[in-house]
Parts: sequence; structure tokens; C-alpha cells
Amino acid sequence: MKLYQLAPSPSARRVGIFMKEIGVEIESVHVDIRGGANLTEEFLGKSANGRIPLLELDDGTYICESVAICRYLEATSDPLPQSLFGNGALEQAQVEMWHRIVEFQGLYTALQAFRNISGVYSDRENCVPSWGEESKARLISFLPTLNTQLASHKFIAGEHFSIADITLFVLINFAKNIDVEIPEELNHLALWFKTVAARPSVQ
Ligand SMILES: N[C@@H](CCC(=O)N[C@@H](CS)C(=O)NCC(=O)O)C(=O)O
Repeated sequence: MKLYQLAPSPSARRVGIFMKEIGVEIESVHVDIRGGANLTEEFLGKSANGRIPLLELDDGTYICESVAICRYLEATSDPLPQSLFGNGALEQAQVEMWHRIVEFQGLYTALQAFRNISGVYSDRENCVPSWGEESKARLISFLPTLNTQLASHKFIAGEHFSIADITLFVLINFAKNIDVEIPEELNHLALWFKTVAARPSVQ
């Protein structure tokens, strides 16, 4: 297998942390996305969304979308006592629920803010700085929701570490690029961040 990626990018980082958590190592192929290497005909022929990360299986099948890659890797690895997608119907639903909340209201909002304010991909998309600023404001107003959940739960989806925590950790780190940090009064979110930052998988 091969993983096409740019290691520090948020989506690749999600997969990288997930792989360390489940103890999987895969040969990595560097893709210069800022230079447009993901826009070539060759790459677009492999990746359905034209983005990284992209997993190539030994039989030549390609899987893009970071969560789909994580699902495949966990399902084909030695089973963990605690799945990062949750154990049992209720926990699986809670992980899915919080993961989608963190992705849609957090990570994608932060990515929109970064892309539209910085104009980093203005060679391939129409950047709207005011949409970037609005996205940043929406992200800031979303953070208390996370703090409230973490006031009564050890991890974001409940009592077990899950893929939702990985996405949230990547989001909080990435938000620094748009000058968004955890406000002092959100102490439960700050404590959760400190706990997750100590895990070997994120070092
Ligand atoms: N939903 C996708 C998002 C992938 C994505 O946006 N990847 C970014 C890097 S974080 C990328 O390849 N950007 C290049 C571009 O937009 O042209 C996932 O989770 O894998």
C-alpha cells in the first residue's frame, strides 16, 4: 500500500495520527499540493476528490477521503479492544454524531477561513476574504459547544478516545493558522487538549 499525502496538512494529519493509534505503517508518497501536483491529469485519474490523502492498495484500488481511509485501515488491521469508531450501536452512533459535528462546524469551517483569508489556493479557486472572516467568526462561536460536552465527558464522544478526538485535535492545532486559540474560559476544552497532546500518536 502507498499513502499519497502532505504530512503537515490537516487531512493527512488525521490519517497519520489514526495510523499511529492502530499501529499501522504505510509507505508515504509526498504530493506537492501547493505546487498543484494534485491537479495533474495523472493524480486526478487516481483520486476521486482530487485531493490528499489518497490510499493506493496493492491491487491498484484507490481510496480518498481521510475518514474512508481510516475506516479501511482499521477494518483490515488486528482488532483493537476499543475501536476508534466506537464499540456497539450506541457508542458508534455517538462517535459518528460528534465526528460530524466537529468536522462540519469545526474543521471545514476552519479550512474555509484559512483558504479564503490567506488565498493560498487562489490559483485554483475564487477566494472570498469576507467568507473567510465569517467562517472564522463561526468557528470561534462553535468552541463553547465543545467545552460544554467536555465538561461532563472525558473525550468528545464520551468516555473513550475516538476518531472524533483525532479530528478535534487536528482542528485546534490548525486553527492557530487563523489566529484562533482556545479561550481561557473554555477550561474543559483546554484540559482535554492537554490530555490528547500527551498521546504518543500525536507527537
Ligand atoms: N474531505 C477530504 C478533504 C481533503 C482535503 O481538502 N485535502 C487538502 C489538504 S488538507 C488538499 O488536498 N488540498 C489541495 C487542494 O485543495 O487543491 C478528506 O477528509 O480527505
